[in-house]
Amino acid sequence: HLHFGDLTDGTALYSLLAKIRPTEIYHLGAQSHVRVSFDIPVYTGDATGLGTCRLLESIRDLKLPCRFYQAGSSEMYGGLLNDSLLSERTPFHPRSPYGAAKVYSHWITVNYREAQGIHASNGILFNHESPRRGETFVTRKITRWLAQHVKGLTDQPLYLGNLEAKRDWGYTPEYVCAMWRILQQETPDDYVIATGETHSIREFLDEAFGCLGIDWSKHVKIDPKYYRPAEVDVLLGDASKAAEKIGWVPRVKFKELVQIMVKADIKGEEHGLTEIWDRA
Ligand code: G4F
Repeated sequence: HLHFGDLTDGTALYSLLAKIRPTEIYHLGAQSHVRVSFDIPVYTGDATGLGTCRLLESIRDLKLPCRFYQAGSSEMYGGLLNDSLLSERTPFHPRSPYGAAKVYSHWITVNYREAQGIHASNGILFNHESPRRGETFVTRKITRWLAQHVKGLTDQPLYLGNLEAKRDWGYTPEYVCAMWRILQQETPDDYVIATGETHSIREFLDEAFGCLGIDWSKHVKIDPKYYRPAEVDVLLGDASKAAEKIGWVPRVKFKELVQIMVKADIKGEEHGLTEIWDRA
């Protein structure tokens, strides 16, 4: 069932939870675009940060016997510290209003766990991608453009920003399994979910265009409007706690992930699916 709601509307969230009385809540809602958060920082703080508190406060007030998953983000780290992998023990240093709001969400979740006894856990998920990724995030922007180019549907260049940033990209279906596993634990806790590999946007272009034998440098143009006022240069996570405690290990790595996304977008163009998604 789809119920309408808004993370900025605490009264409506409270009524929904009172009506549904869920036993598990996967709180993935947010203004989740990092670049956009620099343009609308107050709204981002309200939805992405305080939205989490509104949900937790409703659970507390209603005395709901439910488990709560909070979607933390690797954006809470400002990047690698002394070249060590980022883990649950690494201090946060957000570089965007989005990252700052997620740090609030992380700690308010820990606080409701410690102070109110709510079964509340944080998954600190590194970037996760799939053919369903929104088209304004860099991976999907690239694979979608590539599919349109191959099918002769665009004569425009692909405009991108910083190609040197590195991300630890995993495959979303596996990350959703991790969320579920986190909530099945008797004791709530916080976990990093990541692949332990990092690659630049440039490498993503190499792999995506390379698997079709196309030279991306002839098609990609840099548009500074996609640069961020402060960038997270490198993200690389250590998910060994998740492996040990909840038995989660990623299987799909970078090359396979890029190929899954390229193939799906080309297939989507062949079947007119992208057009349907555009209208949805
Ligand atoms: O794909 P992105 O927009 O993802 P970003 O900023 O890493 O955030 C995503 O992952 C987070 C987990 O770490 C989530 F919490 C968050 O909600 C979101 O899902 O950008 C990735 C990198 C950045 O360094 C950006 O500067 O790609 C660079 N980039 C270069 N050109 C671009 C572009 N990003 C976008 N969106 N568009 C470009 O044209």
